[in-house]
Amino acid sequence: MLNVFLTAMIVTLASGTAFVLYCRWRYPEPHLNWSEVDVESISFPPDFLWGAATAAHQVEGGLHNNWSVFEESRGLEKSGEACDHWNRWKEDFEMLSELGLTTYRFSIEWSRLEPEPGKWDSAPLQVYSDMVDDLLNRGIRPVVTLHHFSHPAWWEDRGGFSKKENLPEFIAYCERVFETLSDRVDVWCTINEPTVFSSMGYTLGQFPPGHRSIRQTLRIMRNLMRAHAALYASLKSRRPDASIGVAKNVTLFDPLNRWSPIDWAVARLLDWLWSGAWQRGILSGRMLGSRVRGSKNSLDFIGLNYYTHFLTGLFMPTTGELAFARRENEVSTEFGYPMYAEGFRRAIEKVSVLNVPIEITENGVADSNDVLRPEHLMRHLWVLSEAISDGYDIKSFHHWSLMDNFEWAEGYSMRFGLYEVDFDTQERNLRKSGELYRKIITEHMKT
Ligand code: GCO
Repeated sequence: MLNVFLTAMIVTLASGTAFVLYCRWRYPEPHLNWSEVDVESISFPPDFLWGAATAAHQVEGGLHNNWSVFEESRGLEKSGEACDHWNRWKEDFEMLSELGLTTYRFSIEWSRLEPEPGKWDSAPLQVYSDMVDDLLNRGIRPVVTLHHFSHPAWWEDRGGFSKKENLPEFIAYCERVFETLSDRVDVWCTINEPTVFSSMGYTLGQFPPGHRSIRQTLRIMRNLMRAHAALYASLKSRRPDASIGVAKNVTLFDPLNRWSPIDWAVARLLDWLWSGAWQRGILSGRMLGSRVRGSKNSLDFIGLNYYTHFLTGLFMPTTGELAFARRENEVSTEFGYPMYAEGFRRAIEKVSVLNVPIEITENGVADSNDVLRPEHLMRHLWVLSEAISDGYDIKSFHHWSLMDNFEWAEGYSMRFGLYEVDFDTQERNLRKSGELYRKIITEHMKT
């Protein structure tokens, strides 16, 4: 009996050690000595596109949708007027030109177009069409996101993405938008951050509908892939040369203790759930044990939203609140997670396996005093420049965000804008980091 126990112990120890040694080799976590990096030494192709990104619910104001209902029901800070962008977009687009942008990513608010099931309002779609015309007149490429976390309250009441039978309504909305705008909009993100939407809404319960069920989360992940795949097929049949992709958040998961087999197991599991399962759906047409019709190779580009890495272990969030650890040499952002620009390269390498061009659809930092953002911007642009010079096919960089806006469950406490917004007066003021970004764009537009 003792021999059996001892043998089992030795086998367990040996396999645990082998697992850790393999992971440490296979998944390095590089950290640069940034004092020795000349982050000013950056270069980009002449046709590289410089941009910023926003999302309807975060900037437009005056919305009634799944999020406004959730804000009310959970007693969250209300999005309310947000940046009043729906009324101010013409002036706000002046800021795009002031920065010298050549691409701008924004989202369409379904609840404006279809406030009640089957009742379509053409006026807001005309406004979005006017936005597209204005962008084109400014020499700015529009990038449209069809679902950026928000959708009509009536669709949420039907279960939203939790029921396959609801997907045709979402597809119909997207097709209506595409019919109107695709004569002038070439680049489309079907869904923003499917893993954030599913994990925050159905695992951690911090986003609508505020559920906490792994089973539901997996169902949502599959249905989001189903929706994307159906959309890809439909939109490509309407305009084969349209460029259709997803804005995928790639958060890296690293073990808090790189010698702990448990921390490694948690990190690898979360990485697979967050990115691996989704990428497998695109590469193989199968996701989480199910075949997802039309999902294989359903991308013309991959949008990459990169922010940070999470250091994981068994302490991972159980309360629903995300707790963020950092390495000793890392600086925490106001959001709590660390600045980890080295991870940007890892994220680029991760999505490059999809073998399609990469658009950086989001990268930025919560920094109300603009003290970290200049360094954050330079480090991430340096990493991007290095990746491009190493051969990665990266077309654009969209800074998150153009201006301070409603940061979901964090309300207005997190400030991501190149322009600071005074929400009492709706005044916009360009931050120093915005001036820096403008200077970089100007210098690179000359080359
Ligand atoms: C997201 C969204 C953005 C956020 C941004 C900062 O990643 O949650 O795409 O809406 O505001 O990423 O957290």
